[in-house]
Amino acid sequence: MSIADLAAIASAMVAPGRGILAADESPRTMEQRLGLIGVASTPDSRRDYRELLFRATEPMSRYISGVILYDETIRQRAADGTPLVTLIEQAGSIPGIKADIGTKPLPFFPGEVVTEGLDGLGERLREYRALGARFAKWRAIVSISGSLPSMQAIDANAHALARYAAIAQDAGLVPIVEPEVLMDGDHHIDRCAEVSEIYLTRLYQELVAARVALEATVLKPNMVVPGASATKLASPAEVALKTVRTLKHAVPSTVPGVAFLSGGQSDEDATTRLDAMNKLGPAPWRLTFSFSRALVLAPLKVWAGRPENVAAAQRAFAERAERNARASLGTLGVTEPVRA
Ligand code: 5MM
Repeated sequence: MSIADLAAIASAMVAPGRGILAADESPRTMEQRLGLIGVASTPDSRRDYRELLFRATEPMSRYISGVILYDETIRQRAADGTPLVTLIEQAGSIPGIKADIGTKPLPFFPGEVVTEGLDGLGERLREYRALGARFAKWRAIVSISGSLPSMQAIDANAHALARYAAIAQDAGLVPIVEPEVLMDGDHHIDRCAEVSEIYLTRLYQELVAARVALEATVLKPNMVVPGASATKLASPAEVALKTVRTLKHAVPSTVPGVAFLSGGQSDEDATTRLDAMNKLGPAPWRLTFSFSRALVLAPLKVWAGRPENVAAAQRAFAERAERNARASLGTLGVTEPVRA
């Protein structure tokens, strides 16, 4: 695959009025998600939950540009035997894959972690490509607390993200790079801005050094927000201004799109903040969503594991997807229909 082909895929992933569904929850996270609705997490229940979303034809085809899958899911079939990847493709959406294998403690840096999964990554990604993936994703988290994060944690995670991105492009996949500054803590929004800017700046130095073609990547960052237990809250306008300003300081304009994670914000907070960013006017990159929780928690609760609730859960998913699609255009509250 040429870089031009990869750049075309990256551009489709952030097409106007569309965004990404992160359905790459690991089994541990799926236990929490399904635990919320009293359903045991098994291969079949995880499949049923994802099949419900992927078969929601209208929101999938209109608003969801791509779906991030987990290793188990990219190999799974729907109840009628159709591969889940085929359902996604039939809806006109692009399948992708989580490439990292999670975090490990960073030795000698208490409370900090580094994302692993580089060993054998090229072979794994080539297999995922043969299974239908056209993009990959690697998430590397840092925490704010006291004097954390250390530069060592930022450097280690930025370096691994760049190594991954180069390997992904070499294997014919568009890398989503996900440097996440976690929301946990009581820090001020300006501390999140500072840490996010340092992390993003290091990340782009590493990506350039690794000769990654930035036009064939998508960035998936956190929004710049106050800590989850901070006493001083921030309006959507403040989050929008500080997020876009931070990105402008660190993210080259050759990157085609920024698809935010929701990171534990309430689903409407994530949506209205994205909308506020797009209402600021043109940015150097498309600003859209790559949400998990802010897209799926509402439909999950409606479904509650019951077959008779599938249609209602798909409507709840359609509503969340449409609102986020509008937010990606900055047209929430505007009456004309969102572009398909
Ligand atoms: C779906 O959640 C992904 C991570 O799952 P694990 O923690 O189980 O590995 C995560 O990478 C996700 O893609 C992003 O964080 C976006 O999800 P949110 O919920 O933050 O929008």
